[in-house]
Amino acid sequence: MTANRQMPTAAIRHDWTRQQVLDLFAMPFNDLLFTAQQVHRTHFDANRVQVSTLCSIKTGACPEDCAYCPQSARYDTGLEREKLMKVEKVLEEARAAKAGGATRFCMGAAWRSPKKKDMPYVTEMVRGVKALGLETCMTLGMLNDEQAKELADAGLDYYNHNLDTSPEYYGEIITTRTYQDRLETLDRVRTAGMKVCAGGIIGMGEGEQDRAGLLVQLANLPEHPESVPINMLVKVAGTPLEDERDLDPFEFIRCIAVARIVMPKSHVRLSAGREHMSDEMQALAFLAGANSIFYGEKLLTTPNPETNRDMQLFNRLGIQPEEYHQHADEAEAEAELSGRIAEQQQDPYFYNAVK
Ligand code: SAM
Ligand code: DTB
Ligand code: SF4
Repeated sequence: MTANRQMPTAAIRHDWTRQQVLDLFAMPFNDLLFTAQQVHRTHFDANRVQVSTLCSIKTGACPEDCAYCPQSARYDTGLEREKLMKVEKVLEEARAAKAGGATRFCMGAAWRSPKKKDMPYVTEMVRGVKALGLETCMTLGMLNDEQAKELADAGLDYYNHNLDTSPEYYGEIITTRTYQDRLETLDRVRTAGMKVCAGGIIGMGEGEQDRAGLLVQLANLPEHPESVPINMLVKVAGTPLEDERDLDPFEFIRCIAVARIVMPKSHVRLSAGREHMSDEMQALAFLAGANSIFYGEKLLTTPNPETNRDMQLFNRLGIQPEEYHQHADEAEAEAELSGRIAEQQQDPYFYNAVK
């Protein structure tokens, strides 16, 4: 079987069937990775990875029942609840993230949805973080139209809201909000003019059908999310998923590769779970088309690899952090990227299987 026969183009499609995506999952591993890497190289410089840093602006005591989450008030995970952080403290953390090399600052709150009284604070955070020259992202739960507009007006670049899994498996994981609720929030984010960050979690006991179902949902949105976080479940003691069985690492890598193929222009983020991944597994994820990470020693409440280890890994792999051209002319940025892609295609080892 050749990669060409399975996946002839890197075209942007919104009509994926579950069977087509399952067929991608079923490809021999080497064919799948080769195809994903080819698709990746038609839209990205393959040696650049976008770097985001997370900050938990409001921790714990969440009313929702997400079975994976250490922040749900329903599970005893020993987490100390914290009130909404002061704006100045958030900006301090953002400055440190920028100094450490991040280009995007992602602020997360353990809320079902923001309350009216919270909005002036979170919009102030957006303005302050933007003024530091960082891209901004927030994940605050479900939004109504007004809240989406307020965030967009404050200049928020990205809103993260994950679908988490397939529509069929979803009810095993969360009962306090529906899949449809999530799709509606994503729609409001898009309508308000923000970029969408939406992905899911792998390793929650779901099957390949569900992984395919999640990716079909994401790829068949009217526009692909610009950012697609693929999290590997972080098993936290006290949550219902604490004893979930370990996932075969190759199954996780397959997921990244299929996400890359079905959403060719999106940044696919190798998200939670890196702490438990070897350097070799992370290198495979980059080869499969992952081109973004969370950087910094903490995710929201759980550990992430030490920044030194990440920098060493980037060095060993010849990966450079993606730059952020604030206010740069889009055409100029595009031209620069095209130049880098053309350079990569001049490489004697480049073989264009996508043609
Ligand atoms: N409360 C908001 C919400 O759920 O929309 C925002 C914060 S919530 C922690 C953001 C995302 O983190 C979740 O949708 C889930 O995908 C991810 N997440 C939470 N706990 C996780 C875990 N233990 N392992 C992997 N991903 C996790
Ligand atoms: C996403 O998809 N993963 C991030 C971010 N979006 C907000 C969160 C991961 C959380 C992992 C568990 C924790 O640290 O609490
Ligand atoms: Fe709350 Fe978000 Fe955690 Fe669900 S994932 S329990 S909504 S913080």
